[in-house]
Amino acid sequence: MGMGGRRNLDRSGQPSDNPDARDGPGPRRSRRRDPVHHLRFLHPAMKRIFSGVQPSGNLHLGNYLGAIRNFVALQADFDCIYCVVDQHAITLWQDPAVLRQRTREVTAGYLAAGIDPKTSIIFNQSQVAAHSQLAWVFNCVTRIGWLNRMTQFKDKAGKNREKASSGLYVYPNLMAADILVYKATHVPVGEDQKQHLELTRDIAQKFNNDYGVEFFPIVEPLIQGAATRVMSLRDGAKKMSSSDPSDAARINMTDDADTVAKKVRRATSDSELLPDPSVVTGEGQFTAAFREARPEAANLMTIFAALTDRSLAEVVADYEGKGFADFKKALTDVAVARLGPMGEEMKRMVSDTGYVDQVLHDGAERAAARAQPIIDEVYDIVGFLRH
Ligand code: AQP
Repeated sequence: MGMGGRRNLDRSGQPSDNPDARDGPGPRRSRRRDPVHHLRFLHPAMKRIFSGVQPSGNLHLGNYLGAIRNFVALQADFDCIYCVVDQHAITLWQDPAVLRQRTREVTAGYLAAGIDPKTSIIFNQSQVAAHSQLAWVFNCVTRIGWLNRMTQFKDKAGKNREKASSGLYVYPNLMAADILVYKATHVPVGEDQKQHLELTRDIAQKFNNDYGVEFFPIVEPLIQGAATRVMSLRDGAKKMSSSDPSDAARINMTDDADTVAKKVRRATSDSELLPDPSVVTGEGQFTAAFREARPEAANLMTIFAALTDRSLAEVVADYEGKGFADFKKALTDVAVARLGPMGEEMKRMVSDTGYVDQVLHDGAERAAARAQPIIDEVYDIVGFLRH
């Protein structure tokens, strides 16, 4: 699990045996399967939600099911801050005009999915300088060995590691700053972000230890919903991703009905009939053996269950023994019904940028007002003189 959040770290970043260092302030560390479970026992005032999406490509079904849909659900009960992380996007070169366009598109995606900009804060990261200010402090807290273990850097840098930007390497420190500059306690994300959140916990703990304070909370990831890791339509072993060069590998939130139908029809499947309910465990998940043997079937059925808000057991029972053709038609219908209206709304909002830009501007002012006292306190703790 990479950083392994269970280790105690001393000031040099070495594992420590001091049991007092084990639990930082904030919620106790927990390995519970259902990350929302313990939230139900906490008062809403004790929780602050932060999360973000990069404007580095098309918003896709994985972003929606793994993250944005949960952002919407959380805003009814909690204090939520949702960011368009444009500073993360430039860790890989972006055309400036395209970056502006995609920043508006992600914002439109948030709004079209149902995030209320009056209840929640929506803004783009670069408009709030406190993120980069705290990231610098964290660059000096995080140990290089920790960053060396980040699998996303290895995946993205690939064989060309020497030519990767240094921003890509320290990206997890900025992500920790994004969260902790608001002292957020819970972060809804897809499963791929788990390792980065473990690192965020370690950074918070090390900062607290280094300066002898109980300042930053130890954040909890919220990896929830039926589809926490949506896989590529072309290869069931790969995550659906905005950076996949093949557009056929993902369903974009703005794809029209014909495009969705074509992508689902051409999605990789296998030659067997759909399985019987013995492939679903008592916890309502596919068995590891089924996922390994038939990753594409598992992915498509998981997407179907998530889009229809039904359990895998019900979906499997409905399609037991049927071929992929019928199932793919049904999947197309539910995907179009669910995403179509959002996609249309996104296109409408992006064509008239006034509203989206206003939302980002207002959100940035509110976010900066929240972050400023926290960064001021960090500066005092670290020993930076301020006037
Ligand atoms: N396939 C997915 N399944 C479930 N959740 C996902 N998320 C992303 N892909 C999936 C979640 O969406 C949020 C925003 O992630 P991001 O901004 O990193 O978007 P991306 O599509 O993952 O972008 P890239 O550049 O394509 O990512 P990588 O670096 O993975 O190649 C997060 O909460 C993420 O978990």
